[in-house]
Amino acid sequence: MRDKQIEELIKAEKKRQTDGLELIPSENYVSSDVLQALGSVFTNKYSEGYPGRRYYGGQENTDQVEQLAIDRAKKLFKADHANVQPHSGAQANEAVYYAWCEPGDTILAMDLAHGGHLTHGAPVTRSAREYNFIRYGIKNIDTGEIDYEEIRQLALKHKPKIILAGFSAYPRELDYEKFAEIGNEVGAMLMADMSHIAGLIVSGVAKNPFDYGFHVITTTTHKTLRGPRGGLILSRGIVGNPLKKPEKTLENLPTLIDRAVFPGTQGGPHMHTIAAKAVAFGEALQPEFKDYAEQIVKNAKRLAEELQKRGFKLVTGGTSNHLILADIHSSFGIDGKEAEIAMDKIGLTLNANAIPDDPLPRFRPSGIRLGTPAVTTRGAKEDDMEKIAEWMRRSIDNRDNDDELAELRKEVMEFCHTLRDI
Ligand code: DSN
Repeated sequence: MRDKQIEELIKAEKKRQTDGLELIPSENYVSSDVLQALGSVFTNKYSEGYPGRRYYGGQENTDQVEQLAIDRAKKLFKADHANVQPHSGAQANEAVYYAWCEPGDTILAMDLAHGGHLTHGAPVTRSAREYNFIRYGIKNIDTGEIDYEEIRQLALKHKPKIILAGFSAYPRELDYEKFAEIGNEVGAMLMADMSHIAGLIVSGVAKNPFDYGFHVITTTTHKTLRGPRGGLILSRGIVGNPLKKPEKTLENLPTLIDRAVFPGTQGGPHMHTIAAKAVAFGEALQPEFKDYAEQIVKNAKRLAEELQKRGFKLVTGGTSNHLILADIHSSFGIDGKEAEIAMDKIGLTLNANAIPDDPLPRFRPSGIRLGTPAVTTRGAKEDDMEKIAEWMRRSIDNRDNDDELAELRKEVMEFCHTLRDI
């Protein structure tokens, strides 16, 4: 590479990713094939429109790439339609709101403070200015129980256009059947943001909201799905010509979504990313991907148990997916940021995170959030989770002892070198 400054930084980042344990639940390591597609000449091409209906010439290869990505995504999620163009999850969600709602319409979604996502209507977002978000939360922090009767009452009162199920910090499975009953009762479109657990859904390890009557699924492609950074929208309905404006009906959702992505909210698709998505979807269709997804969940369950043995109080009492939320403040009397910094020093990367109804401020919240998708990609198994839990506890106990932290750093690095290379 001629740009030595960037080359050095790429090398340094590769070393950081190799020498430490990546425990942020929304991160992963892509395959070399995904990386190769991402760094390909498709980045040079403009392709506004959809396969067979483009605004620029020279699309004989891009059309095939995008069609492959679409076909593979549909197969993975059992969808009638896939739009593979959203640049990321935020853009995917934004496009669905734009496809289905008018300004001022109501959307019922999980509160950010209870595990929802920024793009589910947090007041600082553009969507929150345009739409009227009503929020539901977790009823019982110790079990993760959600009060579906409360959601029903909110839906009856506010008549949402969309009921949104999905989260970025909730360690349990949602009851899609109950969401669907409520949505059908009030005539709302049912949308699931499955960004965190998409890889678990496509391998049958977690439930697929489409099996319970949901109309739309949005997801990122880079978390448990192990693809490039990007977004994806899947829907059920009839696929029409995106150049013709359809009536706003549930069966027209695929066409409404295509029009909302382009030209509604985005310009030219990133074809290099779409090529990489196609590769990742192809990988997720292989039988080995199911073993991978099962291992993620086994590892998370064991890690949760080992953490509990070592005094970590877990929000909802454990995990049913890839993600763990620990209440560090109640467990050890320090905030999540302090724990995040101590663990960073020994090579364990995770993030400080709010717990439901957190008494502490957002920048120094009570919890930490961690998960097993990335370490599982590197080949870690259940027994390795015991080591990770032990390192986590020791980093907290020794957070003011730099010598001890340096010793722990060495142990973590030695262990990392026994894992699969990235
Ligand atoms: N930032 C992602 C996460 O970490 O969950 C969600 O967009």
